[in-house]
Amino acid sequence: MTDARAMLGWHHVYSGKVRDLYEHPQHPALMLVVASDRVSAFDHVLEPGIPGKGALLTQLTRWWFSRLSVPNHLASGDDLPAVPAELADRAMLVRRLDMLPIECVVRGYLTGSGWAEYQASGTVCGIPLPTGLRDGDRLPEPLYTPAFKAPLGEHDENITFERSVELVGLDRATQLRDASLAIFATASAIAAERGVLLADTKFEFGTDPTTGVLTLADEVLTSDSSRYWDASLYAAGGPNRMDSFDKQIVRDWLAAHWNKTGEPPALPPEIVERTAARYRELIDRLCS
Ligand code: PZK
Repeated sequence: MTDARAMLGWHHVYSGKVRDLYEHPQHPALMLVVASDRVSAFDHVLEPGIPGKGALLTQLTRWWFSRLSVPNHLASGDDLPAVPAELADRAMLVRRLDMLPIECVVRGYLTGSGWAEYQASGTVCGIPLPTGLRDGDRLPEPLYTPAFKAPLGEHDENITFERSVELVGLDRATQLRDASLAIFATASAIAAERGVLLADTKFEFGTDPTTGVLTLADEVLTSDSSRYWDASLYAAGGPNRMDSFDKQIVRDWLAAHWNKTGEPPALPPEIVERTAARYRELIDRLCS
């Protein structure tokens, strides 16, 4: 539901691949973050969407905010503007923060771009690691690997901690790293109790414009911003040990049915349904 007449004073500001951002002239200190059902892979938004995805990811973010004892951007109080009813299950009314230009990535396991770099140079984001690690291995300790938020449309750039100090100053950079590692440790423990491994995730923070307090923003610990694995499959080892609760089904199908040039083909109904079921299973496992 993106009918402008039903948006009751909300003005569209920006759309990312899968989410949309709105503001309200009568409430300049607030924003509305809306998660769509769009799904992206290999830098393309795919057709069709995954029914229910926006609501499931919003439910996950809200659930994690409620578990984490760190300040977050959810707005509360009276005199809040109405959220369009049709969007309520996939929208978050948030306080407008001064966003910090750092993507705070934490990796507990070696995979994805970290695995690729490790194979090439024995490092992850420049941090040397022991030899002999395999794809999917648990890291000796979780690594904070920040990235610089690239301007619209460009790819985020992995940076060293020292570069993050140049960008936001030593105190903020240290605060970002320590908060990210602490939240990752808390979330990993909660997920593990529920048979789910948190392989890696990405946080975004801002500062409250009136108090300066570091505040967790954006979506948190969703399957779009994180890799979750089934702990029992992981423990069993073998080729499926990293079977993940996200759009891996979509990526695998696309990799087998598209040569990554031109527009990707439409996802078949079976892939859409299996992906939706995987998102629901993560919620069932985590939030019950
Ligand atoms: C903010 N984004 C990314 C999210 C999009 C784009 N609390 C906040 N205050 C100020 N700015 C942001 C937030 C948050 N969250 C987030 N860009 C700006 C983003 C969702 C949809 F299109």
